[in-house]
Amino acid sequence: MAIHQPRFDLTRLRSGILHLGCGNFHRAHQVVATQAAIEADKENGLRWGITSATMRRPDLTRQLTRQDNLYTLLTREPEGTVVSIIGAIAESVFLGDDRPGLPARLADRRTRIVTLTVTASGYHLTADGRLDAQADDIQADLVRDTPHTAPGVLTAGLEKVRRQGSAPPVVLCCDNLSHNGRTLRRAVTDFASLRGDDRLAEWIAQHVQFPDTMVDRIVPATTPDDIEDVRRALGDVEDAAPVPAEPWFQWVIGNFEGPRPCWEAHGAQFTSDVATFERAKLQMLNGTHMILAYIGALAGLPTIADAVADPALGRIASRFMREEQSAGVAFASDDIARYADALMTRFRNPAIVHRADRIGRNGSAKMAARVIAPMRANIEAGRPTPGAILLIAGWIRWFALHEQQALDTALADPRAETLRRICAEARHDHHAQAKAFLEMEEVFGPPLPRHEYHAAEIAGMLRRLTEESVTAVLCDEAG
Ligand code: CS2
Repeated sequence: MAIHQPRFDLTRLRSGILHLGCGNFHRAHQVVATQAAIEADKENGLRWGITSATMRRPDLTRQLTRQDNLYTLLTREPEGTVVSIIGAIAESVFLGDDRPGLPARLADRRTRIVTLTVTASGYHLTADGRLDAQADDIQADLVRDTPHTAPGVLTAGLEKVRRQGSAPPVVLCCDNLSHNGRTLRRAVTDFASLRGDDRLAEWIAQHVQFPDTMVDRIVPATTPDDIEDVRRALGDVEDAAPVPAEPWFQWVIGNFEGPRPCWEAHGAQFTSDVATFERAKLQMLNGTHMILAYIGALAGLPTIADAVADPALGRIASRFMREEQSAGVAFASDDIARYADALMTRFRNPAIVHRADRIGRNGSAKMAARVIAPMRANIEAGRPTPGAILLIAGWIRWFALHEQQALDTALADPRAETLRRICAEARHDHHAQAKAFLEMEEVFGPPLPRHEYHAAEIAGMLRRLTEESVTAVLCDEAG
């Protein structure tokens, strides 16, 4: 089996990028594109090594450091696996014990770019994309010397840059948020203002570039099978932190000024219009992932490939993607159809074990841009929204089952306490549950048009998902 190796001198790699959120997605996306960029730029490429920081996984930092920051990417094609060794991480650090600390690393003059993949919930935003000043982690960060959240770390680092009078790095948010660059800029300036430093907020707004980006690659969690496959491919060399990923790779980045790696070498596109790509991806890919994840979990289908292979759920998801989730996507109708076909093919990839419980995490931070924005547009245009109603009812049911400990997977959501309380208080009252969920403006935004009607529809579906067999409901809904 051919094994792709980094084609540059690893010992000469220097760090020019600081990354926050060293998870599997980052290691299958930005690091891979940066490796290609380093290889393509023989003169200056080596300045673009990455210092990759994790905020929550000291074990991963230790493991990567033990492996000289090298790891294996397993590109899972339906017909077989391509094995590549990735070496573009120059250093891995854990926020908790990092010296000199992430703000100082950000302010290092060699750091020209900061990238982030801390997941949608890592920004602590409300449904309208502002910093959630009431979030516990934000409250704690406002009074801490060493910030723990992404907005806190960025604000502290940029404050140092301003004080030392150097050129600020470009900040590239690589998470699935609507207008992610603009949104992150606002979260950071909100954070600076909450700390009472309006001048810093103004300086950041004026001097720091936060281009929007759209990132796309399906990257599941690493399984023991992945580790075993790597052992088989590499022989004696052991890698305890390989990353499996699908073949698809997309990175659309808003134009910005300043030095940067030649990411085009891996297919990245620079454009002045990220918004169209982003909306298509957030709604048609991520939104459809959510219906497959929640309804799949209720129907006993643990992975996305299992869920799309179910004839009824596969049909519902495809229809939801094409007819509801394409609302407001500014592609020609042929392009929407082609994009949807490509997405369904990716979802079917049997070599990707993408678990529903993982996608289901942090639903309260994902709902607004992925589901409610197109739902609202459809309702305003007088179009029906059966898929969104099923999805929201499925989410509530999924949450209620977690609350009753009837699912054997862990529940992770930044608003878990409130949502759990609603489920517990209104245990047998579907209407009260649906209404209380929908009334959480920080999740769903302002009331939907014809709010009462939609609350009743969701409650009706919730009742069916609770009292009838989920398979029967799906067959019925698939038509
Ligand atoms: C998924 C994404 O977990 C989720 O929310 O929808 O991680 C999805 O796999 C990626 O955005 C694909 O690019």
